[in-house]
Amino acid sequence: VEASIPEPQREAWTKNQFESFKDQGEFEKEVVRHVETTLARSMFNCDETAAYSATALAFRDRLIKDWNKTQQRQTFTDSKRIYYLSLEFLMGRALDNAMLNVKGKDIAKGGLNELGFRIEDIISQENDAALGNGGLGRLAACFLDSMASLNYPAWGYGLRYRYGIFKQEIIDGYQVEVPDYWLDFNPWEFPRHDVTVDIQFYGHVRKSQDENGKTVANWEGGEVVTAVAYDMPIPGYDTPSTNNLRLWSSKAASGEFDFQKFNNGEYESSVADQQRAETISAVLYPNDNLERGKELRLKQQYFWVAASLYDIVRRFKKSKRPWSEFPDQVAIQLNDTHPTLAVVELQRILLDKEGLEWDEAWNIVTATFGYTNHTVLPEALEKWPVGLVQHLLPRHLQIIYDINLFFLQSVEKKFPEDRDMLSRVSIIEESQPKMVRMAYLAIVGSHKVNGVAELHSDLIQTTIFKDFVKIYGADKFTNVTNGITPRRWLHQANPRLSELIASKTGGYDYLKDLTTLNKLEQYVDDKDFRKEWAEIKYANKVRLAKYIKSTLDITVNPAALFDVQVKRIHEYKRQQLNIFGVIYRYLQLKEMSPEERKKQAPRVSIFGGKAAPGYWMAKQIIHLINNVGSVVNKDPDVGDLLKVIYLEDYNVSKAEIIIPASDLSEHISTAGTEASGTSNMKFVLNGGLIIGTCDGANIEITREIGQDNIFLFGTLSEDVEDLRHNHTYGKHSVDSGLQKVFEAITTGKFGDANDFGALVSAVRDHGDYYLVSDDFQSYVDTQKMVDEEYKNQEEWVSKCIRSVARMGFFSSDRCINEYAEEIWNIEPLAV
Ligand code: C3B
Repeated sequence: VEASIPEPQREAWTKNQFESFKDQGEFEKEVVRHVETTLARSMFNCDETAAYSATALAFRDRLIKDWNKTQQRQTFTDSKRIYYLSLEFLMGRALDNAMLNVKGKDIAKGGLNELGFRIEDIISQENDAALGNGGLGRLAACFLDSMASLNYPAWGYGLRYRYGIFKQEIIDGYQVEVPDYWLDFNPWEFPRHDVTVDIQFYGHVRKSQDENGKTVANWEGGEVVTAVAYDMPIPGYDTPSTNNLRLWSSKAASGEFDFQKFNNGEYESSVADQQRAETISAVLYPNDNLERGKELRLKQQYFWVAASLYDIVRRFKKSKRPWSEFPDQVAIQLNDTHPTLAVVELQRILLDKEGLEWDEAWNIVTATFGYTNHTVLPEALEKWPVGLVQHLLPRHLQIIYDINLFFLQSVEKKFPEDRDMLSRVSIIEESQPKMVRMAYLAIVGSHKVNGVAELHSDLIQTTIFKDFVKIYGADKFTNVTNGITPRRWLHQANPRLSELIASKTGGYDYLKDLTTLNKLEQYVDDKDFRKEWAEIKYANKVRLAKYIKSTLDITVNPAALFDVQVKRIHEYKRQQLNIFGVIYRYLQLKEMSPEERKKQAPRVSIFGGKAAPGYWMAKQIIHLINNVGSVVNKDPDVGDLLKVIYLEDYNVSKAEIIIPASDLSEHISTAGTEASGTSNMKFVLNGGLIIGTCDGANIEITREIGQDNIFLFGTLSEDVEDLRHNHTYGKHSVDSGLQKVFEAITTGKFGDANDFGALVSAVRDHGDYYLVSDDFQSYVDTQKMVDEEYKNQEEWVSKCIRSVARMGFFSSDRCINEYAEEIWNIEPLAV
């Protein structure tokens, strides 16, 4: 690295290298320096915001050193890199994570304390980086953490939304959306005003002949918008490896065109152009598992994909290697179909810009890309109208048609008898209007396709992508079960439990090899250990109870069973099943004599999660939960036996408080609908048990921890189709317990019955697509078992410990190693 500095200057550069703080004293000095110089404030008016900023800047200085070195090392070794393309990165807060990863949190705690601050207060000053909706975005964030921690040369590419996922307020029981302006002070991003790419939209294609008589396509005219890079350092745990997350921001291209407008006095319209350009990266689409087909969304996708590919190709070209080596240097992972245009864009670059022949280019493209599918829900599968693609990206549509033509020709050759096959697998759906099926394009353009849990990977191969398995063979399809980073989700969120585990497993190495948790198994029957374990859980519950008191002014008893369902609100996730179960419990309590009531196990039902702003039914569910809460929580017959809590604005930093405090969490999707789920893993890792259906990763969690340690119930995925069929053809009668629940709702026990008519009829009159009635009885019975088992605390705690001991498999490190080996063909870089 030093050799890159010219000889005469080398000494000056090397001897004057910045050194970051090494101890508490130096840390304090750095904080004071940043307060007084960078922030231009005096220590006399240093509030918590300023202390946060200065602390973040002190750690940032430290990270930058490692970050620069990592990037230089990657460049000089010229090793293969993985590029993770994701429209969502749900990062949460960065400071706590950075402090823990560089092992500087104790120093900071002591230092801040001497300066007059509590570290928790400082940490909580930071806005969440909430550039994602839910599971898919948080998975991308866990992957970045693992890739850095495992020393993989990896870059994330995404969009720098000015507004992340909206903030949720609950007003009179209804969700209200408030914009999330998170960028007012963000020390973690570095604008790279010198790294820009001009991105073209609209226009037309003109064919011409080059000097060799070859036909070339020229994409001309239209609109140009500039992408500016913003970089965020991603520190690995206990390693100097610090990777890069590059987010693109849009701004008006500073071409002569604008200038002329400006000079001509068209000031307003030149400002309007600027605003239109900035709109592209302005806001995250707030839909989870739902695609709405908006033009601006397609613009976002192309803008981000084109800028990222330009960047990747530019980096490759510096190496002066032949194009055939591109896939040896570059692996690109498509996080869902959102970045699928990258397939087309790379083919376009190779064809139109670099002059490669079709086959040569296409071989490079397919060897480069891998595609991860995250859902089988039909409403989430992306399709774009051909007309819209034609209008926005005329050259890309031509290439898509060519890709499809060559693909269908190969299919026809292989299956000459099967005429239907061609229309079934065509990338173009021959509907009115015609649509581009993005998942099919992603499959055809990739060398590997994976699902995110075993059941899900089986399902995609036997249902939505069945024909493609026939065409390409089973080897192209694989499973990589999701994982979570134990750094954030155990060490950071639950420091006391992490410390206890470290004390029994030989230090914090378990955070680097999570299977080391199995050493805990020998303490399952150790009374003292169980006591310590239970005390930590109780303390975490007290903390959540305080949070509930401070935000909702409701008192909950920390000794009650905390039953938690926090995730996006969606009919397939079945929060309605949960709240119907709560109502059923309430009605039963009301019928009991005071003596009987005394024997009941107290429970706090905690909900949290956002509904997509346009998802009316999900909003009804939120409303019902809140209305049930306002009746139940003030009913003196019930008292501590049942409380119903709706936590506002569920996000990553709140998850870090909620998850460690749960006794039981709910993962109760209709079998076959939840691709994996990842919070299920977080809850178990934090010593909570789960109630769940045989869906997604619940199945593998059960296999790992044993079926005695999980409360499973409900229909199996193989039976779902038949049941749905029966409902449609009249053989549907609502469960008798559920009927009582409906009666209570429709007689107005929880507010105006009309408000909840649709929720009831979806089950009672409209085919009960999500099988709420079919699963109700077994859900209620299983909850009863939970009550019984919770009474035996010794046994309950044993189950929790045993479960945690067996959770090693679910680290995102394991998951990333599988991607690296099976899909990316990439090795860690020695540090
Ligand atoms: C989610 C799925 O719903 C989860 O089951 C899964 O665990 C995660 O992805 C991560 O794989 N998902 C999402 O959050 N958004 C989508 N559009 C599709 C899937």
